[in-house]
Order: sequence, then C-alpha cells, then structure tokens
Amino acid sequence: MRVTADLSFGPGFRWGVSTSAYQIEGAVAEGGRGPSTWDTFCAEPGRIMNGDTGEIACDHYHRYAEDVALMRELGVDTYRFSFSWSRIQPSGIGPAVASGMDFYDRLIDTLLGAGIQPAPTLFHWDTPQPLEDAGGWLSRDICDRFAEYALMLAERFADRVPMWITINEPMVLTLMGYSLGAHAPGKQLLFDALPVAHHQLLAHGRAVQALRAGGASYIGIASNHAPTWPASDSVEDTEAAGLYDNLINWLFADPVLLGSYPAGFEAAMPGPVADDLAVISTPLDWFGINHYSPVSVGATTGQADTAATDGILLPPGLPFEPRQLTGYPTTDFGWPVVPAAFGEILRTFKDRYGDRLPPLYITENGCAINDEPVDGVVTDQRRIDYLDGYLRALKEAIDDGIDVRGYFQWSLLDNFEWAAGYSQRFGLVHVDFETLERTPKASYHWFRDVIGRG
Ligand code: GBH
Repeated sequence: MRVTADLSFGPGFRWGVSTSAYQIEGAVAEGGRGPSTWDTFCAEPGRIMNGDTGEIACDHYHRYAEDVALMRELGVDTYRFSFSWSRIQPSGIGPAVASGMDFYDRLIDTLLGAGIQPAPTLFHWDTPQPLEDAGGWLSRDICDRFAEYALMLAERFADRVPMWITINEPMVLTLMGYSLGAHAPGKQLLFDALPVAHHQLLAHGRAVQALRAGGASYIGIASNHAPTWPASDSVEDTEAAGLYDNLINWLFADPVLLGSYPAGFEAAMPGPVADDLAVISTPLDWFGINHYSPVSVGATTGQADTAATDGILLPPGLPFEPRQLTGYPTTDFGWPVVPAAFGEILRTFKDRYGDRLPPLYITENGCAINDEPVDGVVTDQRRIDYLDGYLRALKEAIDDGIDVRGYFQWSLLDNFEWAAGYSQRFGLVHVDFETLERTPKASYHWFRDVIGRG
C-alpha cells in the first residue's frame, strides 16, 4: 500500500523505532550480566503468559548487526534502545563491567556506521536484582546508584550519542510493578507505592545532572500519557476520572515540567520533597511522550473491566474504576484504537504547560497486531491502518502549532511483551521465536514509504 501525499512531516523531522533491553537482547547470562528483577519475575510460576521469559528473546545481543541493517533499510534516522543496567553493573554499584560496555560500544558504532543516531534510555524497568533486594525503588539510595550509573554511561558514550533518555514510563513501573504487582518486582502496595514514583522522578533529575556533568546533551524522558475520559458526565465519574488522571499523567509530568506535584500528593512523598522537586525539574532539552490509548474511568460500582487495565483486576475499595471503552476498533491486545486521543493528549500538554513545555518527541506509539506469515509474507494491514490514523492525528497537532520534532515507532521487532510474554506482536518486523528468523511485515514497507516522504 502506498502512502497518500499529505502524510509528510517536512525536513528535520526525526523518524525512529524503539525497543528495550530485556524485551529483545536475550543472552541474560553472557558477558558478566547479572540478574535483573525481570529475570527473577519470569522465573516465578504463573507470572508470565505461557511461562515465557526474556532468556533468549530476539537474541539481539548476538544479532544486533542484522537488526541495524533492517533499520538502515527501513530508513530511520534514530534508534531508541535501552541499556541493561545489569550488563553494565551486575550488582548495581561499582565499576562497569568491560564486556557490558563493549556490547553497547559495538551497537553504537554499528548504528553510526549505518547513519543512524543512537538514542539510549538508561532504564526501562529492568532493575539489577541486588538493588531490588536492598529496597529497590522504595529506597532513596537507588537515586545515588542511578546517578553514578548515568555518569559512567555519559563518560563512555557522550562523544558518540547525541540524544539521551533517562527513564522509561515511571508511571508503569510504579503502578504495574509496585502497586498492582503485574510486572516485576511483583509488589501489591497500592497507594503505598507512591514513593516509587518520587524516587524514579528524583533519579531522573539526578541523572539529567550526572549526564550533563559527564558531557552528554540533548536529554529527555520517555513518559507515557493517555487522556482519561470520565465514564459519564456525573459528578462521581468526573471526580473519579480526575483522580485517576492525576495518578497516571500529572503525578509524573508536573514535577518534571513545573517542579510541583498535583494538589494533595506532595504529602505522600518521602524525603525533603521541596528540595527534591528542584532537582526533578532540572530543565530538559525535550520531553518524550509514549502514547497508546485513552482510558475510561468511573466511580466504583463493581463493574470494573479488566480489559481496561491490561487484564489486571483492581482490588476492591479503590476510589475509581477503569471501564471498557466501547465503540472503537481494538488491537489484538484489546486496546482501543482512537487516533483523536493522540491529538488530544498533545494539545493538553501544550495547554497545561505553555511556555514551560520543551519540544516534544513521540518516544513510543504502536500496536499489537498478531498476524503471522503466510507463504513468507505478513500482511498486517490493521497495523498500517493504526499507524496511518495516528500519524495523521500527529500531523494535525503539529499543524496546530504543537512542537513535535520526531516519532519513534514501537517497535522494530516483535519482542517479549512483559506479562503477555510472546503472545502480543508489536513489531514492524516479524520474529519467529523458534528460529529467530526476521521477516519485515507489510507495515515495515509502508513505514519506509512514509519516512521516504520526509
Ligand atoms: C510501553 O508500555 C512500554 O514502554 C513498552 O516496553 C511496551 O512493550 C509497550 O508499551 C507495549 O505495551 O486502557 O486498554 O488502553 C505501555 C504501557 C499500555 C500501560 C497501555 C497502560 C492501558 C491499556 N501502557 N495500558 S488500555
């Protein structure tokens, strides 16, 4: 399928694909890598669909050159990946392991040789297990560890890495990892998980400063955001949705962009919060938004729909209830496809932060569409339709004056989709998880055509 003429973003717009370490690398026991919380979590029976693990994943650790060649052929100018903290510092502290650094050296040099700008994320949820054992993100100490790790990475790579991302989706680690327990480390602390949000935000701010001290520049964060729609216009549903909106969106973006928490949250946070907020709001060069779907939320009635919370049944007694959004097509993961919500969240950012909003990048957007090869061809037309709709919404937002400088699609490859294991395929490139063979899908060819238009 060819792209219609109006889907072009002009010169200078950056096109990329995104991945993360645990989801693609495999080789979990090679090169001195230590265990991360995700290795531990996957080993616990019943945690991951079909008992899947990231032990081999896409075997990107060994096949990175083939994957870079796929990116070059795709025509992207940027590759967003993440460093595995456990490869660099297996115990989360102390000097870097040479073989861990060497792997990322090879990857970065191969990317640069292919004309692709590396945009690494320092942390995409895979905490070194020894740090988790010492309290993980519930402990303030991890902020010191993270700043040291950031400084080592900058000192090693700042000469070749022109764009940096501190943390991926601090909301999801807080909510899924520590509040509901569906992700590693599997804790169900409900509102007692709020310190995890604060410590990630503080670690982010400390890392921005450490990266700069180490010579790095063009630093941002990848934060996921979704419009939260009240299930009805009743006062109860509107209030419930407002609370949820603060919890999933503004609790994470306000401290970074305004230096304050939404009203009522500061008191729940540990430490000298006012001092911390000054660090958390260290100015960024750009802000990254990951966006997938809007969410519908109502007051608690006992009709919560687990499809609206990635399959997790929320415990009773919470003051809000995610509801199924009806009337939209859904991806194979069951997530609603609503391009207009993408434009809405971008406009909300501009309205909420005004002049304090740095240039935006879309650091993730994509969908699970699980088409398999037929005679060697993957005709994932529904992914093309999804991307076409979301890119049109993005173009409209840019035309309305929202400063978005790039779009990084999730994901280059089908990969380990966390609690869903290998059951959900987000890639432009199909991966056969038996043979590890890569097959570019129809959407890959379509996206190459989009990129080719600038
Ligand atoms: C990202 O998380 C991750 O950064 C990435 O590692 C992951 O592979 C990718 O997305 C795909 O999952 O209310 O039905 O719309 C995204 C996490 C996904 C959490 C959507 C909230 C709401 C489901 N978000 N989810 S729905």
